[in-house]
Amino acid sequence: MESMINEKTIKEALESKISRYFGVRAEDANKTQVYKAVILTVKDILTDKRSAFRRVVKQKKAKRVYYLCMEFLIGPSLKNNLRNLGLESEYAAAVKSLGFELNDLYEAEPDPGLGNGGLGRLAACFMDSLTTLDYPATGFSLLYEYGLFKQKIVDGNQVELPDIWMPGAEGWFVARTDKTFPVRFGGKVTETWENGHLRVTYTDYDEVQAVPYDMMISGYRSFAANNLRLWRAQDIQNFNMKLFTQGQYMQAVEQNTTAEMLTKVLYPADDHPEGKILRLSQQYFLVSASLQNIVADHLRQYGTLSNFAEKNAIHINDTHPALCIPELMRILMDTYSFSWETAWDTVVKSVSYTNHTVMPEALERWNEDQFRIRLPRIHSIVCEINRRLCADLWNLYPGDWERISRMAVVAYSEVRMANLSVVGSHTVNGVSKLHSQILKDSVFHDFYKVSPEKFTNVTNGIAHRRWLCYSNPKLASLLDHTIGPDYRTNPEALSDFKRYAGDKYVIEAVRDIKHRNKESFAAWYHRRTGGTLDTHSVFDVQAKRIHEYKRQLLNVLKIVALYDEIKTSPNVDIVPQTFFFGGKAAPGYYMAKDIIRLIWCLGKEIDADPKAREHIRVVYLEDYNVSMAEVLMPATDISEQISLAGKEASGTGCMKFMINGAMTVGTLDGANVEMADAVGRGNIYIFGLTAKEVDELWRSGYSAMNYYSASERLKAAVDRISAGFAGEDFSGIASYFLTGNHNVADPYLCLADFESYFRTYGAALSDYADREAWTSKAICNIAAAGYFAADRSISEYAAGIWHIGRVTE
Ligand code: 26W
Repeated sequence: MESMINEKTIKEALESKISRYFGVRAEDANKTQVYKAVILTVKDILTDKRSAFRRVVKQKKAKRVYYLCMEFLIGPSLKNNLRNLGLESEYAAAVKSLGFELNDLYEAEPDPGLGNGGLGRLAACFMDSLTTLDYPATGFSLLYEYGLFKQKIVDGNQVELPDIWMPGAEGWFVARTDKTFPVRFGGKVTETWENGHLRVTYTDYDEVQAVPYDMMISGYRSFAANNLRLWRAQDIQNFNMKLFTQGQYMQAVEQNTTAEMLTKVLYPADDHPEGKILRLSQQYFLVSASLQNIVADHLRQYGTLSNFAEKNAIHINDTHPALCIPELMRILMDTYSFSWETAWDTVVKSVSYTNHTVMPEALERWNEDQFRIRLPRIHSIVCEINRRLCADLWNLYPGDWERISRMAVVAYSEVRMANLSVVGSHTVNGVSKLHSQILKDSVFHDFYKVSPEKFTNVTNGIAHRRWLCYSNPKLASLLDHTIGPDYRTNPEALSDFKRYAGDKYVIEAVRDIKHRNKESFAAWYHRRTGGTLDTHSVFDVQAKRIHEYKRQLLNVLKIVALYDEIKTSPNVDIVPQTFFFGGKAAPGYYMAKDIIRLIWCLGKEIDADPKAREHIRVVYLEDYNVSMAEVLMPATDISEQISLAGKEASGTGCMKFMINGAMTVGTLDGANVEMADAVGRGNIYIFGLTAKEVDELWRSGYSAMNYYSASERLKAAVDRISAGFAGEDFSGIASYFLTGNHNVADPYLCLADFESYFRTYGAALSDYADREAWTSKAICNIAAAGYFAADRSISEYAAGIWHIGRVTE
């Protein structure tokens, strides 16, 4: 179909959109109008593609997968769509004939901030692969009008501003006002028995309309086009006409606004809990609208729900959409008169669950009273799930109350979403080998003992077309010329590139590409901030959400130690280095915000020091997001993946850096372990305690003070932090290391890993001096990165968890 599309037809389509939507002639259109017209025409192409795909999916009665996630960090879509459709050069020419550059339109596209970090970006990468591999898939999430937040750094302090992303990106969405569903909150539930059947009546509830906004996803040269459906809350009930006619406008819309609050903002917290009732409501809103939608679509096609589990795979991405389980029970029992047993069987056969974190504070729990008031029917179903679970466990472990209360879904006046997710799913997976093992050994050990067959692993992967082919076109072109373009659809073919690890022409080309990418990043940075960067310095990057376990503080200790070295030695001879940090802190996570302030002030102090400034710089990259990552990753020399072993579930940034030829300095945590296996220990810089050693160290008693006293360098660095930077006080962070601010000193073992980190980083730096050897290692990293493509992850989910097949013409 795309073959009938060429520069001429595109130009005509653009002219027609411009005149129809903006009432101007094409030659008079401004950049925004051309940009919007481009989106409208791409959407038309995708619509045709999608209806052809849907027809075949229906005709073949194919099983579908539904991916439910509170976050989809999609990033800009235009470039990805045009390249996936194979229409970039045609569009570039058509746009040029109207007097504009396609690249300028790419830059104008905002970055929809519909995610916090890794979880949301993974969901977006997965939609790309699902579609490329021709699986029928729908992503469900919420249309957060103000996204997460825009980060500004003012004198080192993170300031959160609303992220107004909709005006530039809403063109991608189609509002389906014909496909709305009502979602009910609060109210009263009465249960009565009629002819042996339980009849549930629900009264006095608040009803909010869920309106779908659809964004079509194109795969790379695929037959499929899938849908990302984002729900927006619309109040239909609470508009008070009486107040309005009395002239009390504000009061009239007040309640109305409360309901619509549901889809205003995404909670800016990941591994940091925010037990707010609004978040629970958002979760139920997502789940209820999506399941009503799935059930209605299924009934339309099959006229029965008896084959529901055979035809639908419902995936809950982390525990946030866990209310899928009781909500599907509710629909099946209350609306379609299923018995408990048949409904439960259907639910468990349909639902699967991925865990994304072992941090105990991130395993969501809800206060039971609030839960009951907000979702009375769901509460009663959850209690029945719990009652049956505990009864079964009692048979298995008579008298073992301790174990049973650990495993309960409702206990100590709390509803535990993680336990609910495990109990109500047929499969539970972790996101790296190590993480999946930790789930079995500790987080879900009790459940693993009861049903070991439920637990599995699927190591994460990235959309390598976005993160390599499109964001690093120079490297992609070199790969096309050396190993051929097969790796674009078969990422494991990247391994052929290893043959060039000793080829001095290819080494030179890779080195040159890295340098030019650094220049592109520096130009981007200059446009953004007016600042300049030294592209001959080593680009050392730690870009991810700010969290204690990710240990930005360990990186700071290293930089402070280097700074100290520069200041104290008369003739320093070190490679110039630029240390980049990027990432947002949850607004209520004060320690994370203090870490940002520390990094920023350290940077300021170094900049003000003429001697130090010649050698090192610290740059805080404000408002790190997908589009920044696309320019930053190809430009990176060293990727910092230094979380405390056992804490990072997988990490996916690590894979994006690797595929762009950065060298990883990292711990044996998350996916780093598998990266080290794939690339070989000689091509990665691994340091620090292993997850097992971490456990042992805690067991034997950890004393941060011992490490502090044993290392001159570490002691000096901590003391230096204590003395403050750029006139600001950071003694709180020094005491966090040594005595602990709340409980334990140095809870993420920065001091224990410092020496090993400092040495390993130093080794990387001296290897960097031999640029040929360094670049040869970079080639090995690129060649070993194929395994970490989302195409591989998705094939594993499809075959091992969802049991879905590809749908082709
Ligand atoms: C408190 C609510 C909450 C809890 C956890 C919100 C969000 C989360 C997420 C699970 C945080 C997250 O993004 N986790 C990351 O998921 C990635 C994709 O699997 C992994 O690569 C990262 O290691 C993990 O931190």
